[in-house]
Amino acid sequence: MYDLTVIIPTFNEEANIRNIVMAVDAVFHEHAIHGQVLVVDDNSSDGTIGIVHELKRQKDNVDILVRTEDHGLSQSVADGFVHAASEVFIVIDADFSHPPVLIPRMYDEIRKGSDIVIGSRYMEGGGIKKWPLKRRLISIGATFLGRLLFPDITDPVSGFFALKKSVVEKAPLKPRGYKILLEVLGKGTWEKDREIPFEFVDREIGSSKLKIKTIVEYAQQVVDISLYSFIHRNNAAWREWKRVFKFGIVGISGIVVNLAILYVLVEFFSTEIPFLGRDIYKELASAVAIEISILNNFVWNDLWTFSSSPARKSTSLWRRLVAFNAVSVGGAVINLGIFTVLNGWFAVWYMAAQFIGILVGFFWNFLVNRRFTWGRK
Ligand SMILES: Nc1nc2c(ncn2[C@@H]2O[C@H](COP(=O)(O)OP(=O)(O)OP(=O)(O)O)[C@@H](O)[C@H]2O)c(=O)[nH]1
Ligand SMILES: [Mg+2]
Repeated sequence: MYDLTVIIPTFNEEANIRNIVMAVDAVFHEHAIHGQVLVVDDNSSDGTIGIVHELKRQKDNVDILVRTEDHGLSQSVADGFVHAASEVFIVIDADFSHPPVLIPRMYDEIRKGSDIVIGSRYMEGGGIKKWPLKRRLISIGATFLGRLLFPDITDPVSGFFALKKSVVEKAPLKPRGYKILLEVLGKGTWEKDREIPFEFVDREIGSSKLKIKTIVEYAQQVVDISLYSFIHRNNAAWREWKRVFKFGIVGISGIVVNLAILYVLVEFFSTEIPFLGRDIYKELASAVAIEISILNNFVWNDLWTFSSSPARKSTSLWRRLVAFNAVSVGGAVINLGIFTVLNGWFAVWYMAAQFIGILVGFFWNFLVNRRFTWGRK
C-alpha cells in the first residue's frame, strides 16, 4: 500500500511521459513519500505505452493501465481511482501544465484533514500562461457554470487536484468529457475543501485534444449534476440549492412585509406632507415599505440563508447591509428593465413580462449577494 497515487492520464504523450514520471518520482524521493505513479493510457498509438513499460522495469512504483474501451480523459481518471493502490489520489496532466513540485503540499493538506485539494488557476497567486483568447474565454465560461454549483471554489474545473479515496469510493460517477473534478465535487462525499494557487503553463510539446464536443458534454454534465443533487440531497451542490430555496422563502416574506407596511401606512397614518401635499404620500409610503422589506430580507438572509457564511465573521454588519441594499436596488432595476423591454418592445403580456423580470432579478440578487455580500472573502 502506498501513501498516495499520482494518476497521470495520457493519450499520445511520448514526448512528455518519461519526463513527467521521472519528475513525480523525484518529488517522492525528495519528500520521503512512498508514492505510486499510475499512468492511465487510452491505448496511445505512439510510443507512450512502451516508454512506461520500460520505466516500470526500472521502478516498481510505476504502473500503467491501458484502456481499450470508452475512450476519454474523465473516464480514464475514474478508472485510475479504481485501480490506484492507496487511499489518496492526485491527478496531474502529463504535459507539465501542472507543477509536480506542488504534490507534497497537496498531500499535506489532505493529511491535515481536507477531503479535496484543488490546484487553482483563478485564485490569488494562480494564473494561466500563454493561452490564446479563445481558450481563456472557454475556460472562464466553464468556470462560471461550475461556480453556480460550487460558489466557494474558484477553480471547480481544474485538472490538477488531490482527493481522499473515500470521496469517490461510493460515488456514482458518470465520467465524460474533460471536467472530472466537477463530477467528483458534484457526486462525491466530502466536507472540507482547500485550494492552492498555481500557474498553469500551456504545453510546449505534443498536441492538444480540445474539441467542440467537449463543450457540449460539459453543459450536459452541469445539468446532470444539478439533477443529481436534487434527487440525492446530501451533497455539496444540494447545500447551494437549499440556499436558493431559503433565499426564495425570505423573498416571499419580504413581499408580505412590504404589502403590510404599505397598508398600515396608507390606512392609518396618511397625512399631508409639508410642501408636497397629500398626493405624494402613497409614493413615500411605498418607498418606506420597500426599504423595510429589504431590511427584513437582509436580517433573515443573514441569520438563516447565509448563517454559515464566513463573511459573517470577517465583515461588518454594516458592510453587508449596504451591499445587500445596493444589490437589491440593482435587482429592482433589472426587473424594471426586463419588464420594459419585454412589454414595451416585444408586446409580451404585462403580467408575464413582470414575472420573468422577477425571476431574473431573483437570480441576480441571489448570485450577486452570495458572491459579494456573503462571499468567502
Ligand atoms: N487517457 C486519456 N488521457 C487523455 C485524453 N485526452 C487527453 N488526455 C491527457 O490528459 C491530459 C490533459 O490533456 P491535454 O490535451 O493537455 O488538455 P489541455 O491541457 O486542456 O489542452 P492542451 O494542453 O492545450 O493540449 C494530458 O496528460 C493528456 O495526455 C484521453 O482521451 N484519454
Ligand atoms: Mg494540457
